[in-house]
Amino acid sequence: MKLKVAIQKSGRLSEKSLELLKECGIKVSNGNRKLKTSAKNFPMEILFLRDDDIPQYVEQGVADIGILGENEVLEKDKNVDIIERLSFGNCRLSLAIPKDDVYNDVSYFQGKKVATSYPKILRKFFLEKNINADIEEIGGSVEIATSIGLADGIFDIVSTGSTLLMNGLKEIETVLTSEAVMISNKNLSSEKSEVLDKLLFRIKAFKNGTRNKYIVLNAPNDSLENICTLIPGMRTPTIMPLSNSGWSSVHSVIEEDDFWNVIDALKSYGAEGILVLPIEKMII
Ligand code: PRT
Ligand code: ZN
Repeated sequence: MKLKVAIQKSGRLSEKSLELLKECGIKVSNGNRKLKTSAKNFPMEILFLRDDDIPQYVEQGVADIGILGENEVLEKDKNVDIIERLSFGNCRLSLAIPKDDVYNDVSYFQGKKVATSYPKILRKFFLEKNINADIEEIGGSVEIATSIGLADGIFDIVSTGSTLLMNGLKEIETVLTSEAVMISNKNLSSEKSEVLDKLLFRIKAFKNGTRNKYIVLNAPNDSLENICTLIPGMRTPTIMPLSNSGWSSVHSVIEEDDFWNVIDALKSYGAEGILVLPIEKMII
């Protein structure tokens, strides 16, 4: 028995998806040339597919789990579960209009035509906002739809915003923020669920590792209490006496997001010789 994992064959998420499996210690041999391959050291088969097809294949059980953009999962709206957010492939789905148009609020779109490859998500948004707009579904090159007179506005994926800028458009509403997610078939056998749990355990350890840093510093003993409150770590920090009396070495873990604020505070309590090291895996 093998857990069948569908990932994007070639595209923005392919490499990162393979990298994630690698970080979980899973060896995939052939890159993404073939349609499917087996992992060498884990009960897993990898299917390389177009991201558009992954939700359907997972719903039908052709694949047990899949990795793809949340935007695609929501658009396809299949009967699958989102079981993990993967912190890569971040983007947003936004409405954009010609840059010189005046925009006050979403009522701008009343009676207008919007081109998109994500009609389902857009229809839902307009319905919630009570907007009656004409949605023109197109497969690609959405960003040129206004300049060729196909539509008044577009609804598309935005990352840096430079594509919009190059096409004389401005982003005026973010409808959805998205990242790569893992989806699962709803009726996995207990055997497959067990393998999936193992995989999720490893993914979590990797994600925690990238989110956190190992920190080592020297601190005067009279500020240890304050410092331990700042960097409580996984349970409590490790404190070891330095050979010169009155000072200790403190070892702990710190979240990347708080990083600079905490460092500033640590310095104000007299911390010195602060070392910050990457963590490869972190099992809590
Ligand atoms: O062949 P297949 O169907 O598998 O691939 P695809 O062409 O449908 O998808 P692909 O590889 O382009 O993207 C896969 C997923 O990556 C998307 O579904 C998103 O979840 C995610 N993602 C993240 C992006 C972007 N960032 C992104 N910037 N997908 C597309 N873009 C495009 C966007 O369409 C626009 O043309 O990049 C342009 C905008 O980028 P900026 O940086 O100029 O704003
Ligand atoms: Zn696609």
